[in-house]
Amino acid sequence: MAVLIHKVFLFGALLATAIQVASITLPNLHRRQAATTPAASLAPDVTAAAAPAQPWNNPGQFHLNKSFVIKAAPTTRTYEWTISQKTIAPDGLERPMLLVNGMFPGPLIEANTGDSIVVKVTNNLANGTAIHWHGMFQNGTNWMDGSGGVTQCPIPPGQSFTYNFTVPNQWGTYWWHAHAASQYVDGIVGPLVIHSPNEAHLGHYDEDVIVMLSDYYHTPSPTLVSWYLSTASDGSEPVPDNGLINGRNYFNCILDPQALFPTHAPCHSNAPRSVFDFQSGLRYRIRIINAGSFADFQFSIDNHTLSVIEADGVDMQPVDVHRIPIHVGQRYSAIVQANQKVNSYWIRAQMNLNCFNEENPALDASVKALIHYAGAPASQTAHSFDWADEAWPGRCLDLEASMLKPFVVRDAPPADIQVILDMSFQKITKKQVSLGYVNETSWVPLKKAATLFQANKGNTKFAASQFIVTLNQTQTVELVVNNYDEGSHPFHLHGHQVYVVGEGKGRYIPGESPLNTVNPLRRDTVTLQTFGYTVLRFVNDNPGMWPFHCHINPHLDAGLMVQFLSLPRAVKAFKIPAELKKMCTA
Ligand SMILES: *[C@@H]1O[C@H](CO)[C@@H](O)[C@H](O)[C@H]1NC(C)=O
Ligand SMILES: *[C@@H]1O[C@H](CO)[C@@H](O)[C@H](O)[C@H]1NC(C)=O
Ligand SMILES: *[C@@H]1O[C@H](CO)[C@@H](O)[C@H](O)[C@H]1NC(C)=O
Ligand SMILES: *[C@@H]1O[C@H](CO)[C@@H](O)[C@H](O)[C@H]1NC(C)=O
Ligand SMILES: *[C@@H]1O[C@H](CO)[C@@H](O)[C@H](O)[C@H]1NC(C)=O
Ligand SMILES: *[C@@H]1O[C@H](CO)[C@@H](O)[C@H](O)[C@H]1NC(C)=O
Ligand SMILES: *[C@@H]1O[C@H](CO)[C@@H](O)[C@H](O)[C@H]1NC(C)=O
Ligand SMILES: [Cu+2]
Repeated sequence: MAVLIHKVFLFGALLATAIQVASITLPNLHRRQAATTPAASLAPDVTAAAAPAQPWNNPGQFHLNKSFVIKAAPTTRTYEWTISQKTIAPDGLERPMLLVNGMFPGPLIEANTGDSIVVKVTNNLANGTAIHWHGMFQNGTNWMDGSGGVTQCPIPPGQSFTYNFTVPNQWGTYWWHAHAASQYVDGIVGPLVIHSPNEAHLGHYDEDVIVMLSDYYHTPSPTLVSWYLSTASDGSEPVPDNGLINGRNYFNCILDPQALFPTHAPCHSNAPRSVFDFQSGLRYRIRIINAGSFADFQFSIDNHTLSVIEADGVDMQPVDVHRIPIHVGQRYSAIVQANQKVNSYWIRAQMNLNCFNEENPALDASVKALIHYAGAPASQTAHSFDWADEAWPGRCLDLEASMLKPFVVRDAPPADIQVILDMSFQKITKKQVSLGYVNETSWVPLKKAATLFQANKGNTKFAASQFIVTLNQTQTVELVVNNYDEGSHPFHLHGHQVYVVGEGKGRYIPGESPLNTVNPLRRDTVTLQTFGYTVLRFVNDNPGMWPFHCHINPHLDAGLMVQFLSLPRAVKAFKIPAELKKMCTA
C-alpha cells in the first residue's frame, strides 16, 4: 500500500509538470548538454586504401533483384536459418555477435502479397530466441508473431521451430528481429520486403534499394542492459559507440578507450562504409529502416531531394523533404532521382543527440554511407555538403503527421471505445531502479509461459507483471497514450496499422485536444513525444495477444509494454501447434 500511495503521489507530481509543459516552453531536462559530434575532428573521412574483407556482410542483398517477379502467382518462400554466436568486426572493432546464417545484417526476406513465408529457425545460441516479423498482421496466426513470453516461449538452445504465415493483404517495407531479451541489439535483424502489383508508386522508380540504419554498441547487450537496470545508470540509456548503414561503418580505434564501456578489443581503423552505386538518370526507391535500439536518426542525402512515398508499409502521396527523422522500428521509402553531377555524395544518418541523456566521447553521431555515380572516380569519401536548412526540431519528433497523407484515402472510423494509457518511468521498487510503467505495470516477460497460451486456455487472470487490456468485440478502439516522461518513445503495435489522429504537448484533454480524422497518417510505429500525448485509432479485427511497446530496447527491458487481448473468444478457439506450446516445457 505504501508503494501505491507513493506511486499516486508521483503521478500527481508528473502530471503537474506535464500540464506546465503545455503552456510554457520546454525546459532542458537533460542532465548534461549533448555534445556536437565530439569525435568528428578525430575521425578522418579518408580511410586506408585496402578495405578488409567482410564475409558476413552481403551488400548485394540490399539492391533488390530486378528479376524478382512481382506479378507471380502466390507461392511459398522458404528459408532455413541457423542462429549462432560469432566474433566479427562490422566497424573494425571485434566483438561477439549473434548472427543468422553467419550474416550481418541477416538475410533479406522478399515476397509478394499473397505469398506464404516459411522460415525454419535453428537456435545454436546459449539462450532461447524468438523471431518477430515487424509489421506483419499475422491475421489468424497470432502464434507466429514471435514475441517471447507473449505469443511463444523462446526456441530453446539446440532446437528448431518453423515460422509459417501468409501475407494476404499488405505490402511495403518491414523488417524482422529477435524478440527475446535484448538479442536483436546484438545482430539478429534483417529486412523484409513485400511487393504487390497494387503498390501506388510501382513504375515510378527504376531501382529498389534497402538502407538499414542502426545505432551500434561495441559491448554485448546483456552487459549494457544490466548496467541500465542498475542504480549506476540512474535511468540513463547507454549511448551508442557508433552507427551502421547496412551493417557497415568506419570507426577510429583510438576512441575505444574513451568509450562509455571501453572494450580494448582488437580493432582495425579501416572498416569501409556502405557504398550505393547510382546510374545517372535513374530513379531509386530507397527503403530506410531504423533497425537500431535507441537512436533517432535524421536521414538525408547531400544534393538529393527525398520524395517520401511510404511510411511503415502504407503508401503515401509523395512529399518532398531534405531530411527524414526516423525513430527505432520505423520505415520510410523515398524516391531519389540520380539527377546530380557525376560524383560521390554522402548519405547522412545523423543521430539526434537531443534524445540522449549522456555523452559517449567515442561516438561520431554523423553516420555516413556513400552514393557513387557510375563514371565518378572510385573513392571512399565524398566532398559534398549537408543541406544548409535546419534539421527537424531537436526533440526526437516524427515527421509531422500532417505532411504524410496516405495514398489510399481512409478516414479514421469513429471511436466505439476509448482506452487510456499512461506511461512513465518511476523508481518505486526496493532496488530504486528506474523502471518503465504503463499505468501501474512494469512488464517482465513470463518464464516458461506465454500470455497467448493462457488466453487460449480461457484464463482471464494474468500475472501481476502482465498488463492485459481485453477487447471483446470487433470495434474501433481509440487509444490515448499520455507520456509522463522526459524521453520520447517510438511505440509499436503488433498486428495492426493505427490511425494517428492526434498528438501534442501535455496531457490529452477530451473534447479540447484537436483530432484529425480525415485521411490521417496510418502506420505501425509512432513516436510519443516528450511530456506529450498521442491519440491513435485501430480496428480491433485481428484476434490475438498483441504487444504495444516502446521499441527502444532498454525501455522494453525496463518494462514499457502492455498487451491487447483482441477478441478473446476467437483466441480461445485458436488451434495453436503443439510444438509451440512444447517449447515452454523445455
Ligand atoms: C536475380 O534473380 C535471378 C532469378 O531468380 C537470378 O538468376 C540471379 O542470379 C539473381 N541475381 C543476383 C545478383 O542475385
Ligand atoms: C544469455 O542470457 C543471459 C541472461 O540475460 C546473459 O547474461 C548471457 O550473457 C546470455 N548469453 C549470451 C551468449 O548471450
Ligand atoms: C504452413 O502452414 C500451412 C497452412 O497451415 C500448411 O499447409 C503447410 O504445410 C505449412 N508448411 C510448413 C512447412 O509447415
Ligand atoms: C550541391 O549543392 C550545393 C548547394 O547546396 C552546391 O553548392 C554544390 O555545387 C552541389 N554539388 C554538386 C556536386 O552538384
Ligand atoms: C490507465 O490509467 C488511467 C489513469 O488512472 C485510467 O484512466 C485508465 O482507464 C487506465 N487504463 C486501463 C486500460 O486500465
Ligand atoms: C469482456 O468480456 C468478459 C467476459 O465476458 C467480461 O468479464 C468483461 O467485462 C468484458 N469487458 C468489457 C470491456 O466489456
Ligand atoms: C483479419 O481477418 C478478418 C477475417 O477474415 C477480417 O475481417 C479482418 O479485416 C482482418 N484484419 C486484418 C488486419 O487483416
Ligand atoms: Cu521508450
